[in-house]
Amino acid sequence: MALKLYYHPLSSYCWKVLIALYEAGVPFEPELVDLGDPDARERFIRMTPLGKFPVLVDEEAGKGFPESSIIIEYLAIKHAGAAKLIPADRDLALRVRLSDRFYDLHVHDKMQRIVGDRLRPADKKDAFGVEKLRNELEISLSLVDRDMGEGGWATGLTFTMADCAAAPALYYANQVSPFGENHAGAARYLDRLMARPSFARVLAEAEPYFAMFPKS
Ligand SMILES: N[C@@H](CCC(=O)N[C@@H](CS)C(=O)NCC(=O)O)C(=O)O
Repeated sequence: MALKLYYHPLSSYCWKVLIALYEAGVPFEPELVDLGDPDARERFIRMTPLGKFPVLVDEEAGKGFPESSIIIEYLAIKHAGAAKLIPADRDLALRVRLSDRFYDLHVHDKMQRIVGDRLRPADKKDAFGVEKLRNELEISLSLVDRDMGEGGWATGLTFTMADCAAAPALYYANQVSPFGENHAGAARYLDRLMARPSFARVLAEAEPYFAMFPKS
C-alpha cells in the first residue's frame, strides 16, 4: 500500500497518526505541508477544503482521509501491524474509541484552543474563554490522574489508538500548564508515553521545530 501522509512535525494531531504508523511499522511517504507558504496552503486547501492536517492518501486505493481517528481506523483495517491499535473484541474496541474521544475532545481540543489564543493579536485575546478552557482541562486531567497513575495504557495492558490520542494531548497540555504535583498521575502516564519508542521518535523528529511553539 503506497501511503502518503500530509503533515507538519509540530502538529499534535499529526503526531497521533505518526505514533500509529510507527507502532504498526507501516511504510509511508511523509509530505511536510508549510501552511505559512501561500502556494503550499492553496494546494493543500484544494485537496482538503477544511485545511486541517493530518491527511492520509492511499494512492493505490485512490482514497484519502482527513481526521486522525479515521486515518488510524483505516490503517487498522488495511494493515495487519495496525490492527492491534483497535481490538477485534467489540466491547474493548468501544472502550478504545471512547477513550480516544475523551483525549481528543476533552484534553486535546482544550489545549489546542488555549495555544490558539496565544497566536491571536494582542487586542483579540479571549481571557474569559481561556480561563474556562483551563478549568475544563483541569477536570479532564483529574480523570487522567484517577485512571492512569498506577500504570498501564489508556484502556488496559495493550497500547491502542487511545494512547496514540493521549500522547500529543498530554504532551502539549503539560507544556501549556506543567502537571507537577497537581497532576502526578497524568505526569506518570506521560512519562510512560514518552518512553514508548514510537512517541520518542515523533518527539525527536519534532525537536528542530520546537522553537516555533508559542510559549505564552
Ligand atoms: N479533528 C482533526 C483535527 C485536526 C487539526 O486540528 N489539525 C490542526 C493541526 S494539529 C491543523 O490542521 N491546523 C491548521 C489550521 O487550522 O490552520 C483530527 O483529528 O485530525
